[in-house]
Amino acid sequence: MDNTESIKKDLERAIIDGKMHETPGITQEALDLGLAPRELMDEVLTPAMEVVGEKFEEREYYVPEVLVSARAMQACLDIIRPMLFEENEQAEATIAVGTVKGDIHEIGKGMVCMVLEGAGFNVIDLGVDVAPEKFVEVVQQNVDIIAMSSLMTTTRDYMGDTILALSEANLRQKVKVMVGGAAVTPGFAQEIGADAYGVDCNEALRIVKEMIC
Ligand code: B12
Repeated sequence: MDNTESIKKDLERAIIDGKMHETPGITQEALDLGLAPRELMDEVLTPAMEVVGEKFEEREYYVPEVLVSARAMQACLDIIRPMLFEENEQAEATIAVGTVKGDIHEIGKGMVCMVLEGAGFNVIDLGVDVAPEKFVEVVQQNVDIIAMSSLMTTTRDYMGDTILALSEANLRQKVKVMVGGAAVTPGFAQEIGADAYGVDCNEALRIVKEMIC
């Protein structure tokens, strides 16, 4: 195994094991070895959290273990964030991003924000547990696209509720709606009348670029 493969394995292991004090150092080492931030996000961080999810499903991990892994991943993302900034060659657009009501999963939503911001777009991070009314309120200001994230089948219906609330406020035509997150499928996105579904933060960026052209 060459150095880059071995550091990727070390980082993946550190996240799975929830070693939040070790991940920043390993992340820096990986970057120093020439690994690209997006490569780390796609090939190490996301798969590491998938393993954590499997362990949770198999009851090998409980919420506290998942939480420390999530913190380890956040520590890694904090190192990567400043490195994502590119020269802004995009058209101006403002995207409001939030995890829907009842749902506090923030990592994927945070990655979507990071990648869009890194590409030079104006991003309003609404945080987690965002009610339909909050999305409506923000669309009343100058927002071109809303991006909603949902990780739970019990909360994803709030995406549809938000789209309905936008229609009721006569704002649906004013804004494009993109959805994503582990609980969302392309079929579900279509069913609720979203304009687009993205499987990951790279697709989120591609969709935004398409939407504003
Ligand atoms: C980490 C985690 C937690 C952490 C969250 C910490 C944090 N600060 O975010 C904690 C411990 C708090 C937690 C709590 C709970 N969790 Co949890 N959690 C997870 C876990 C293991 C990983 C999620 C994650 O961060 N993945 C990594 C990121 C990068 O992936 P992602 O969010 O999917 O995002 C990617 C894409 O989906 C996409 N994306 C995301 N959003 C968007 C938006 C747009 C617009 C686009 C285009 C793309 C996009 O881009 C990202 C990659 O580039 C998942 C398992 C899983 N397989 O998803 C369970 C999981 C989501 N949790 C689950 C559950 C049940 C819970 C709890 C109810 C547990 C409990 N008993 O308390 C609570 C719910 C709390 C709440 N009200 O929200 C279930 C949901 C089941 C379901 N089908 O509904 C899962 C699937 C685990 C399981 N298999 O049972 N959890």
